[in-house]
Amino acid sequence: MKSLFYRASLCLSALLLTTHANADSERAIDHGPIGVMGDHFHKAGEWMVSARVMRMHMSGNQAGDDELSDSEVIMQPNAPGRMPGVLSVVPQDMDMDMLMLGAMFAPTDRLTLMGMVMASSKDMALTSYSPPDMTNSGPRSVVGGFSTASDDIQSVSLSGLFRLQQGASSRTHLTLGLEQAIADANVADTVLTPMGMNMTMRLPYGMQIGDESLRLNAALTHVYSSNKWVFGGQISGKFKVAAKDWHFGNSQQVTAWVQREMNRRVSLSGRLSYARASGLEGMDAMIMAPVQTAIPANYGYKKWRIGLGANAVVSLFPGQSERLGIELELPVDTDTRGVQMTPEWQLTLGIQKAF
Ligand SMILES: [Cu+2]
Repeated sequence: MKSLFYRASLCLSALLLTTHANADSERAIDHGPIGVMGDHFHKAGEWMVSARVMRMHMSGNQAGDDELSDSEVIMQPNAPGRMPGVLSVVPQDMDMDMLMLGAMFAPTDRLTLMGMVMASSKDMALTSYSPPDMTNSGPRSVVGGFSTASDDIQSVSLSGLFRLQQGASSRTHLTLGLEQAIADANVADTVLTPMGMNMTMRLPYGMQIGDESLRLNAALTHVYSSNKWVFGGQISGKFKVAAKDWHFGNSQQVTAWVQREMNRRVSLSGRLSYARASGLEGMDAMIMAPVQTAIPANYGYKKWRIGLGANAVVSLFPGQSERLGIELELPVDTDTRGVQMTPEWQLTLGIQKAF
């Protein structure tokens, strides 16, 4: 009897020790900066759910590398064949908010499945200028300011993360997934026309939440760790598989990060990213306001960004610890194709919980 009790208590303490050891083995640095998608995979049988919110703020305008004032924007050409020959409405500020809900599950050590639902809202403040004269050269006055907004469920995606290699100090995985844009690309709002009238019309491409396309998302991620440091890199691309009248085009990104463990529960990160987008393809004849965003040639970019972030492991709810992440990204160089708004900053906050 005594021996049974002894064995049972031994088992129980072993179990407690294991649980304790597991809780302690959660390190903040084991996940990449929160702005990196699909930075890690899981062990067989593990589940993880996550929620991320991201805000991107843009202000002012530029063409290529050059900043443009309002008076320069209204001298820019309208789409070919469209009247008047120059622009009349100038974007001032824009905020894009995104909510990303994700779930990860690893049926085997070699494969982690990842599903995501994304919702977005966009808000833009604009200024309308009086129409140009016959020569497009006379003085033009401010008609007034207005704002437009849209929000919807943007897309759903399903990906597989295939483990290619995992050693004591490094791991590599390939991500392949499909993303279906589900928002209708026909959102309308009220705009103030150069003639001073309020008119409801279809919002420009950049204010639509989705482009109704199906995309292939691919990424290769490599992470190397050495004591209290982690070095990671990811090359990724989004490629159009199918679309309707128009789509935002293909994009690619290379990003590299360094993380430093402060203690098991806190790590800090620095990141450099280069992203490029080919630009909008196709068109919608209902999108025709005299504003830069209504012209397909004003899409596509090359952007360099730096990111500063922190990861933390906290115990807010029962079960395994939660992970919190924050990352602020700032543009260091933006080269736009045509006339576009200038990115100012983007902030990502996230929470992750594994089961
Ligand atoms: Cu995960």
